[in-house]
Amino acid sequence: MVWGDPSLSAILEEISRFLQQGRVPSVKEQVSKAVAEGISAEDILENGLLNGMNVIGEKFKNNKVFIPEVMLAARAMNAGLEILKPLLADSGVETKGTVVIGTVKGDMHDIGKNLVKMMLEGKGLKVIDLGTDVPAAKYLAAAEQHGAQIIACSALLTTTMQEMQNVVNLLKESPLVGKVKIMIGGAPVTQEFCNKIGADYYTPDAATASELALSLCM
Ligand code: B12
Repeated sequence: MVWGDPSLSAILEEISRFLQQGRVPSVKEQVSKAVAEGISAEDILENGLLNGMNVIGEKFKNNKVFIPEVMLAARAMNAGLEILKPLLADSGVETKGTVVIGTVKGDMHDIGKNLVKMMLEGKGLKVIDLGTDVPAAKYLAAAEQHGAQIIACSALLTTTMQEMQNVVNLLKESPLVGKVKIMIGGAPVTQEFCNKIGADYYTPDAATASELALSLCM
């Protein structure tokens, strides 16, 4: 944490503020500056980028900002993440396993999914990213094609999280059953929901998701 140093904490506040304003070039500039000043990638993520996204999330909930502003903030978030990517993901590590990841059908939210992907790559896992709006069958086909050990599904809407049940059901009927594990996550997802739909694992955030995934591949 850099809160003891006013000049460094000011950079994180700038990142948060520019992200809320959806100012992509300014976010990129400040994230690069933060890296150059020696602030850790985790600190920049938590106290800069995610801090800003949380403020936007609250305002969105309370109808103080609307979809266009949130989309701009999300774009700025992804731009900032791209700069942190090489720092969050150790480079040159040999592949320890393969994970197929995507946001479920009907759901366009990808920031959390992208973060999980980066942390998985940071653990030396190969990640096949199917993007957003992924139908159940596509996860299964990709897992088979790439010999994946894990399918990771993300959902941010209470409506689309039901789609995870379809992924679980389809796996049960496929020859991959027993060979591939299903991990689920996203803000509305809980351990209780995971148990209910018969998915294998749930974790609440990207760091724990990557640790668990690595342990499953070892
Ligand atoms: C950004 C955003 C958008 C952007 C998305 C841009 C993008 N590229 O992702 C846009 C503007 C497009 C959008 C659209 C909509 N959104 Co929206 N959005 C958000 C917002 C503000 C932030 C989400 C986010 O990125 N959080 C930051 C990331 C890092 O957190 P995260 O995704 O939870 O991920 C973490 C964990 O959950 C976990 N995780 C995530 N995935 C996975 C996967 C696995 C396997 C594991 C283990 C862990 C894991 O790790 C991550 C990091 O620690 C949330 C509010 C909120 N507070 O969540 C609303 C929110 C999710 N949206 C909401 C709604 C209603 C919508 C719309 C329906 C609005 C509309 N009327 O059109 C549309 C739906 C579009 C669609 N079909 O998907 C609601 C959902 C309500 C509900 N209960 O279902 C929310 C909660 C806002 C609200 N309070 O009303 N949205």
